[in-house]
Amino acid sequence: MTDTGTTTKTSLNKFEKFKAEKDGLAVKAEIEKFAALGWEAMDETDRDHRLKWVGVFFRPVTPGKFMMRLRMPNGILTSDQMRVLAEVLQRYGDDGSADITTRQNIQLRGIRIEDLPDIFNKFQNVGLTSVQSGMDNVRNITGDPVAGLDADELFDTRDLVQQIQDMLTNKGEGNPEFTNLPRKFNIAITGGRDNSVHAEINDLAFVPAFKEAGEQGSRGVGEEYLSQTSARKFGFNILVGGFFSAKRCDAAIPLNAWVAPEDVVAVCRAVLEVFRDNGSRANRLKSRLMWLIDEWGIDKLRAEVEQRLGKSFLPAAPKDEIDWEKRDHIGVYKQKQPGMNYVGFHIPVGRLYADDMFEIARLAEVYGSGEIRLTVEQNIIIPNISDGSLPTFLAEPLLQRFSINPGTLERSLVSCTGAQFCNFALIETKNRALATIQALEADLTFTQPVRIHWTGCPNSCGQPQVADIGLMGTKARKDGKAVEGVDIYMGGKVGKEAHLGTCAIKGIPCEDLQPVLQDILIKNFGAKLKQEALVEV
Ligand code: SRM
Ligand code: SF4
Repeated sequence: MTDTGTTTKTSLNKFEKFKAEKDGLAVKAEIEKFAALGWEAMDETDRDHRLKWVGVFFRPVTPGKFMMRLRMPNGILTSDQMRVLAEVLQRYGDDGSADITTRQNIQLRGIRIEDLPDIFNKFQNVGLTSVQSGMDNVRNITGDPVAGLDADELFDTRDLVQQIQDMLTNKGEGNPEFTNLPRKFNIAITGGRDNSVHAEINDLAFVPAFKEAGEQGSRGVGEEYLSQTSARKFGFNILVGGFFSAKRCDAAIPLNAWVAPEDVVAVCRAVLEVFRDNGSRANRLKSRLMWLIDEWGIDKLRAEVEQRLGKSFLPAAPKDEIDWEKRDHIGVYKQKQPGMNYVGFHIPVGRLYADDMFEIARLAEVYGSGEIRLTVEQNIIIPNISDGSLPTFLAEPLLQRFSINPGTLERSLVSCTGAQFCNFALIETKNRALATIQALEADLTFTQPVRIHWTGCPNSCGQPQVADIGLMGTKARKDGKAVEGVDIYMGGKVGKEAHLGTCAIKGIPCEDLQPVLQDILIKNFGAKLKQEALVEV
């Protein structure tokens, strides 16, 4: 390892030091002890940091009420799993809530440490895991939310995503091989045409690409696969190094490598090993994969990965198959299975309560196959609803609250956790995000969708750089005083030819934001004041 191996212990950052003293995953064996001790008596490093290796987050904003981050491979869960999550929350009354995250995942709130043994038992009974979901681990692996349903998909990502998760978590039990990365790591894999996972903002992403049989060149990953037939073959072009942080944001760049589906898990393993053993462990602000690419160059990264793989890559296919605008999946859509539909409904800023979750589980069972899916836009899809049961499903009261046809701005609103629960936050986000778009929708009419993302601080969990309008919490000044404010990002493009937006306006006090947004919506996105629209009619 570059830093752990060749630099002295004194140059390791404080996180590396506590990881070297005791691996984060070690707390898994101590859950009963922590439950008996209570959070106030626990060792602080175990409580504030190592518990994140089992997905349990101490919240300084609500001490004693922990957050639990699950893993939902490809954003898919069953009605039984959803019901267990709801049961866990139910016991906490008003403190219990859940959020769908920007990585197609679920977080629970209000969790008491004394309940953890029981909660982990419940999780195990229904095949849920929260292992390695925080700190220096690989986050939830994202895949197409309509994988296996979409008639136009090129590859169904579900099984691959599950295999990658199983490899890196030892089937949810925890895998010490990958519990001490230099920093967090994000993986996405897409087999659809619309880049539904935001491939460009992941440390490692696989995007669909066909390879012509004659193209193999030197012996490499996938050559055997290509030689099986003269027809062109499906696989993935590999992107690396995409990430957001307070210090720097970058879109992923091509590794110039193509991989057949059966080699994807091995490639993930190889890239993670290279990152684990060579990523910087000195400066935590410079530890993500892109910093290693800066140091080495892309050719050296590829060569190191090939060495771990034991074979060389075929060069990337000249073009990938991401040629659609991104879909949001809200509404009713035909599946590739005849007579079947999937229905996406909008969960405002991803916030759910136990009663909602019980009801979603019931609807998925009564009308669908019991399956529930999550999107990176923090919404829910229920698949496998037959044509015959669709009308009754659409009349269900829950769909009045979680609409299949929300307002233009509401429809694509995304928000990170913000000050309600996150101590990094510089502003409150979720409630403010909802209030702001409700006011804008009351005054304006729209001719095109506008994607607004809120994020409470420069860590960018709410991905303001992928939005049409991104709002990032900051401290602004008004009348000589520091007040809650936002920097405004513009120009983010998703789907085909995705690129990141950049900061266009700095330091708008939140209390003055409404007219500024109204102006931007009118000038840049063709919105009209309702009164003007009436006059024109
Ligand atoms: Fe994040 C840290 C919430 C997606 C970049 N993120 C945090 C923490 C854990 C900070 C903390 O301890 O309070 C936040 C927990 C707040 C809470 O109580 O909920 C937090 N991040 C979230 C979630 C829940 C936002 C949401 O409302 O959806 C998302 C959980 C995803 C998941 O299921 O795992 C979430 N975070 C992201 C994303 C978006 C993505 O992955 O597409 C990013 C930017 C992409 C990236 O990482 O490259 C992101 N979060 C960060 C960073 C900056 C990372 C860095 O390299 O500096 C931090 C701070 C850190 O890790 O030190 C952070
Ligand atoms: Fe917290 Fe900042 Fe991430 Fe929002 S962007 S969840 S405020 S760390």
